[in-house]
Amino acid sequence: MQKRVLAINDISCIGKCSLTVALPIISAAGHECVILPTALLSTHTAQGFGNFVAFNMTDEMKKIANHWADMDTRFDAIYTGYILSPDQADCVYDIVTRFKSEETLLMVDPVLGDSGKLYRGFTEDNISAIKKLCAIADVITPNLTEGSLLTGIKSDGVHLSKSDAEKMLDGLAKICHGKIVLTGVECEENVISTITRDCETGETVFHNQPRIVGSLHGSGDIFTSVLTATYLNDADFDVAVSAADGFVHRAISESKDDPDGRWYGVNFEKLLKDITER
Ligand code: PXL
Repeated sequence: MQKRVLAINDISCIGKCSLTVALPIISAAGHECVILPTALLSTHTAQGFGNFVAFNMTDEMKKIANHWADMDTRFDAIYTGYILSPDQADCVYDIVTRFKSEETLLMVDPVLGDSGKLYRGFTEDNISAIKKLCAIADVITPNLTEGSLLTGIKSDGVHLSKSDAEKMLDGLAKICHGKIVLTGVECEENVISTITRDCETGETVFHNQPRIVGSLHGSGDIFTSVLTATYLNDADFDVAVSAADGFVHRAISESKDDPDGRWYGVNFEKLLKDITER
């Protein structure tokens, strides 16, 4: 039977990320992707587009969730991403706990920052609120900047020694007791690693890819969308991580010569067939 994924994330009208990548990717894997927008923005909030405008959807989210509860709606997975404020994080927590059953996979992407910095408008309170969601997640997918913000282990958002990476995973394992996926870590020059820690077995696995370019906007959202979609199709977890890594690597290769790529996002569209054919 078709699986139903609830993606709680923003709609950034320009600058492919969040729901504009989650919806096509999760659908290409054959799942139904139900969306719950946290905000409607003219563009994403990272640099590149000047002053964005944003409409906060928290009140609407509560009303939508009430309607779904009346309908007795069930989800096979819930994937949370960009959350505007600590208040909205409480609302997301509430929605997740209302709709999560024993069988529901909860993927939390603790979207807080990149390249060593918190995203615009975020404070310590956003970090604390996201930690509460991480505590009930089956899988979290912080990038290195988010790993630093969540654990207090300093990094420039790109480089980390292997021993600090282990320390960061230990710190993250105190916050989330499921599976931890730390992305975008350069332990070795020009090798970009996704490092997983299974808190049940204590096993750490390094998935390595050659670095192609610096970061392209939205690649973290593509990664978590492919991981969610592939893992839900009964793939082994580390196989799903490799599939997500491989997809991001190929999508960045497609986009690296596109002068708009840095802020407009990654050109993943032509590769959706790889997900459908998997
Ligand atoms: O890709 C992360 C992200 C998602 N949504 C919004 C963002 C960002 C990163 O800047 O601004 C609105």
